[in-house]
Amino acid sequence: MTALQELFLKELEAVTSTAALRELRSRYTGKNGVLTGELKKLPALAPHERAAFGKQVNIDKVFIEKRLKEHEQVLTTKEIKAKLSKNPVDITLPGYYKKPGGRHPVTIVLAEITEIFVSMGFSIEEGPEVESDYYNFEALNIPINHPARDMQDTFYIENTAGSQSNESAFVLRTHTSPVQIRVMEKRVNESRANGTPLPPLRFIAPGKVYRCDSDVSHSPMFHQVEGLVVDKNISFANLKGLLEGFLQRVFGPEVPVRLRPSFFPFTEPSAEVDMGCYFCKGAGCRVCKGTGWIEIMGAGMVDPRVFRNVGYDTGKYSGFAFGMGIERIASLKYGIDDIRLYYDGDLRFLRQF
Ligand code: 2U9
Repeated sequence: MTALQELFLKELEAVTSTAALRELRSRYTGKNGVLTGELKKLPALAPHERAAFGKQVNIDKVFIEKRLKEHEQVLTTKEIKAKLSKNPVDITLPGYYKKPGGRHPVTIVLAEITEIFVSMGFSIEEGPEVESDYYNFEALNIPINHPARDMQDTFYIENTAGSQSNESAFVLRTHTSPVQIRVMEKRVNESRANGTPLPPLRFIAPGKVYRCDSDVSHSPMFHQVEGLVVDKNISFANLKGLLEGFLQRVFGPEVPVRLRPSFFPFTEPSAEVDMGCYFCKGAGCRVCKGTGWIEIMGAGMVDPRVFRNVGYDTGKYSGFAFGMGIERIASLKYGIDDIRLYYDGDLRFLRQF
């Protein structure tokens, strides 16, 4: 055994932790360690001594590295054992159970509604949630200062562009109706560009909408599904048949449906759609306020002014539109009496679906 090996072994014997071992390893085998120091002596030796000396340093190196490795294994095992005896692991304990997440009731009902319309040949269209005043109001026959604007308390987007006007040009959309305007405009432009006639339209526009309103039946953000059907010879009877079929798929084949005259700026004639009360089956209860009927959605024939705004020939085409609030449908389906529950994030509520 060389003097270097002996010295190393003496030092190794004193090492009782992996941290100290790391230090020793670096001191012997590191870049500026003992072994490198030995090799640096080579140039000072006589040429005939160099080969033997180099070979010996290499033997020392292998010896040192082997002992370091062995000692490291011993120390590591010892340290793990010590740690385990201090903090024993009970391998019989059950593992942590992560409760799986679930779909939000609004997502469930929206998926159900979408699936019904898709099965009837409707496609799905989407649009921006920040809308221009034109698409959200003007194009839908709701001019500025029209009282109909008060029907939907609007979140205006602050005008930062330094416009002279006090009126903001952008809003958080108060309904998904601007999607229908955008789709119709696009179709008109396409048909003008390639000279083909306007194709029939049959789509729904689901999505988030915003109104400055909050109480048990209003949330500042809620979800709507609106629908639009446009073709030649589309009638009010087509509208009634479609909505009856839809509501019977959601609430059961026996549910009665009735239409009451109403007003919306974008439809003429317009109707409020009622269904027989789901809770008392028409007998009259607290939910239907004793009437036996529940208002479930709105609908009507597309107002000719709206068609003209997007460039549809009202002599050739007619269409109907309808709209519903998803939270309202979900509340009726599940018997929920406060819309705010959907957005409080209370897991005790959400886990029920
Ligand atoms: C275009 C033309 C017509 C969409 C319609 C309703 C009637 C309606 C409400 C139901 C409950 C909104 O969520 S709610 O408050 N909607 O009653 N919506 S007709 O009519 C349109 C849309 C777009 C171009």
